Amino acid sequence: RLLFTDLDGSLLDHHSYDWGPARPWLAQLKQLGVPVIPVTSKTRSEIVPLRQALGLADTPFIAENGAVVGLPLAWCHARIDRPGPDGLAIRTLGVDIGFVRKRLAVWRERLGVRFTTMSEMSLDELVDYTGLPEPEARLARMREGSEPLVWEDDESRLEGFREGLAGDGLQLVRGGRFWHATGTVHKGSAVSWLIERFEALRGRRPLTLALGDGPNDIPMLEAVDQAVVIRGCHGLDVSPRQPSLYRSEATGPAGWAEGVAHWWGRADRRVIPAVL
Ligand code: 2M8
Ligand code: MG
Ligand code: MG
Repeated sequence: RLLFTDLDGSLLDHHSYDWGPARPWLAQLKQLGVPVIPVTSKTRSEIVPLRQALGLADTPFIAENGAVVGLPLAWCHARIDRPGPDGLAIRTLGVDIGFVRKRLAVWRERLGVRFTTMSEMSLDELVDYTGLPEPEARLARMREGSEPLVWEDDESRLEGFREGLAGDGLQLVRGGRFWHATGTVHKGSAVSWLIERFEALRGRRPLTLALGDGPNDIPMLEAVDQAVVIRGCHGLDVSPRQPSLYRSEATGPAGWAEGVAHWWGRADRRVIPAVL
């Protein structure tokens, strides 16, 4: 089995970034050897310390909405991947951040639309806007393949902006607080890439579950066998084409635990029913 999860608003609380209610399940999944794989808008710099804190230091991760994949040794191909001294090999599936930023500036100028990118915000503004502590906000700015932005114009002008970006091979996806400009990768393409890697290494297809709360999670929720839409705090519509879908009652990490329990049994049970 493999479990893919969004972080903000899913495994982590939208406001406090806490994961208390998910702890029993995280411990149990670890004991059972089920990899819990973060799939997030966050940067590699944010995830590396966070996955340590979450007890997920042995599992892969997908950062920046599919642009960056981190592979621990057990997930590496001996001939292809080059793990660093920290035991992580990094694959970039998207486009360079410099190109993303350049084209955002070009389309702003050409279309006269208004938005502020994360790199244009001061550190104080970013702390205020996200509620992240300052050290974490610094890590959020260390982007490699995607640029978050706050749209300050009429919603009706988004479409033209989108079309302009599409001509450059870029797209806009909606996270929680931000829009994210990325290459043509998304959470779903990166998840499918990792599932294929698992199959190549282990010679069998895993049963896959994914959990998320935002529109940018939809491709991920459609790329797996079972999915959970976690009740959001942002009022955005999240409706994946996924027949095996559960919608949680609770928000954030409580909804996360509820969703895992729905598909894979109860957290307080010793054995998850069904063969791992
Ligand atoms: C951004 O991502 C969230 C999650 O979807 C959002 O769009 O609201 C990212 O910039 C991420 O790096 C950062 O940690 C997070 C903080 O709220 O915001
Ligand atoms: Mg989220
Ligand atoms: Mg996210």
